[in-house]
Amino acid sequence: MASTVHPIDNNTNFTVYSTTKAALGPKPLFTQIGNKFYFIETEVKKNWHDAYATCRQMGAHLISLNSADERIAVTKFLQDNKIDTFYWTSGNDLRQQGNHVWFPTTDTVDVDIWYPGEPNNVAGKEHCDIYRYDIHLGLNDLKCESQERYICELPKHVN
Ligand SMILES: [Ca+2]
Repeated sequence: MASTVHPIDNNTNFTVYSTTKAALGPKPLFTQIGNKFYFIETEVKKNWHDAYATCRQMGAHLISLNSADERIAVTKFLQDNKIDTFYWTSGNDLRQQGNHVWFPTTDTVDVDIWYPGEPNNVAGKEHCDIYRYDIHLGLNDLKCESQERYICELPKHVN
């Protein structure tokens, strides 16, 4: 269900896009990073399930950091724009404990992108994966009920 993207605001240091011309109010606004479009929620925090649902309402999914190029590009964008450091991704092991996959592809989360010491499934209750970059960068499994910011990605690539 690739969406047509429309540039709606060039009056920033990066081009902002929306999935529809009549977006949900001033949002959602998608930013091109590399060859994909992302919505980065910098204000409202939601639990993983609500973040997932919000992305779906935009015709997007929670971000899957399933290539090194994408991880590098997104991380650089977050750092360059001084955006906060914790974001829900689509990674989870809700279907099978200990088997973290991206959603909806179900591709396995690379073993080399975990934050040091993660995933540690504290108290057996951590099943949703957040991306963080501070001292190190990588994924951490957290309780899905945690209220966090999130990044959505559109399925459409830029040609
Ligand atoms: Ca953890």
